[in-house]
Amino acid sequence: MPETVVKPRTKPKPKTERPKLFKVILINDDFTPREFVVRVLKAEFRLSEDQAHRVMITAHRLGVCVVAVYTRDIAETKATRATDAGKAEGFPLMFTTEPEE
Ligand code: TYC
Repeated sequence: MPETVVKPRTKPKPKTERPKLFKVILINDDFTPREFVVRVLKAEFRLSEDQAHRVMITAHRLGVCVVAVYTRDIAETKATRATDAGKAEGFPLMFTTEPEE
């Protein structure tokens, strides 16, 4: 008997979907020392001195700056830890997260 070959009718669904990404955003304030912001950016986000300084100065001038992009859990954890690092020293340093378009 001849074999019947059944073709799939629809495109197979990709097995791995790309996770949605979230931006971590640094907010400017009037009180946190610049060097402290740079130190937190280096420690929590593994930025170089140069990258950290650019991100800090951009937030200082424009009000906000995107620090980095991660999956939701990692973005939220890092934003919380970085905000807490400021709080621990009595600074109002603030990081938030938002979904990427
Ligand atoms: N504006 C602060 C100052 O003049 C420095 C600063 C920069 C604070 C960026 C927060 O997200 C920030 N000391």
